[in-house]
Amino acid sequence: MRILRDTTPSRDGYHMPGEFEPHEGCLMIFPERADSWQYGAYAARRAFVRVAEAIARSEKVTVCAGAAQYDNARSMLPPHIRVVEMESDDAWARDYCPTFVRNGKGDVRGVDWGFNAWGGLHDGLYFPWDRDNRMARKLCDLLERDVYDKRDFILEGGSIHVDGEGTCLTTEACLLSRGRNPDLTREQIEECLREYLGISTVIWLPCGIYNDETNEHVDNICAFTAPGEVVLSWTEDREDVQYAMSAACLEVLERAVDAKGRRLKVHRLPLPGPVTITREECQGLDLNGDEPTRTPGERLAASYVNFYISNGHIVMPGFHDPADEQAREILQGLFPDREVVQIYARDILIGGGNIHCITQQIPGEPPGAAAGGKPDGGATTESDG
Ligand code: KQY
Repeated sequence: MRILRDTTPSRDGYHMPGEFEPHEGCLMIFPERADSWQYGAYAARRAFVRVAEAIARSEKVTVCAGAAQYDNARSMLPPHIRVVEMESDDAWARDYCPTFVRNGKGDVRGVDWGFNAWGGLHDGLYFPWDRDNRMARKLCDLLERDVYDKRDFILEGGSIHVDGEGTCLTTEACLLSRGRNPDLTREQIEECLREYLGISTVIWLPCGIYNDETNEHVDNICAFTAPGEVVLSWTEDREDVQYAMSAACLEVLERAVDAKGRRLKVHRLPLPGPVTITREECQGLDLNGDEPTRTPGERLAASYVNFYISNGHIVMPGFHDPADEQAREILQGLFPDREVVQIYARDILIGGGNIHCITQQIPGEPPGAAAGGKPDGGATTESDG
């Protein structure tokens, strides 16, 4: 594996494909952290296994497990899912597994962003986070993929969505937050996205889902379903604090023009009714340092937009809410060639994210790529020192 430091994906002809393009596989991490997941993550592990099994119906899944959970992961997961021992601080593959970019010949490389637990010492969610921060590079080594070193720029995979045709969606609330890259201007942040995602247009939504502790990642409020088409988390309840937030995003999306000069088609995806954590669930969580992770009655950032697009399925959350079925039908209509699998996800949501947040796709060959394509780019490399 080469660590690429003096070049960028854009310069080398690489870009991040849309999630709806073919995948080689998917990465996940086995949950273990008792202040994130109630009762030592027992219920969360079961939910993660269901997600992994659903994804593995149409693509290869690799699950990383720490030494303490390796044997358990190996016995809970079916044999066709690969388990590798790798330490992490928590289980958010979207945010600290590599972001993958691909060139026109189908060669895939990773991008290793800096990770600081969603805000570092300013408003991050745990400390330390160094094991998470080392995962992207280790995984590129495991997968025999060259990796771009961009650790000087803090970014989580859940804070971006791309259409694979030059457009990136993100939120101002997250990418302009003080805990990430406070010394960079909005223009400099855009430039990093252009260079490392191989895009040309950034659409900045103002915000995400209410009380989303990631500083409102885009992947909980809005996602591309195809080039030129997005789903947006929506509520008709004007009394809900989320109404104004979703409406502000809608306004931006309706005015936006993507990299190909298109207006976006916006599909509204209903939100479940407010989901709050119970006293009993809070009692199952260890303290984070000397602070409780959650307090009884706290609203969780529940959203159906937090789904994963696998080669053959849409793996989406359900909350045992009356809106579950309507959301499922809308996504099925938008992805007629994939089967929608809805997984009860409350035990994932309690950790602070959902199915998209616990997965990271590895792109496969683009349709029509020459087999056995060679990497592009005369990148300067150096060893990790
Ligand atoms: O949603 C995500 N991408 C991650 C959520 C992290 C929450 C930590 N408790």
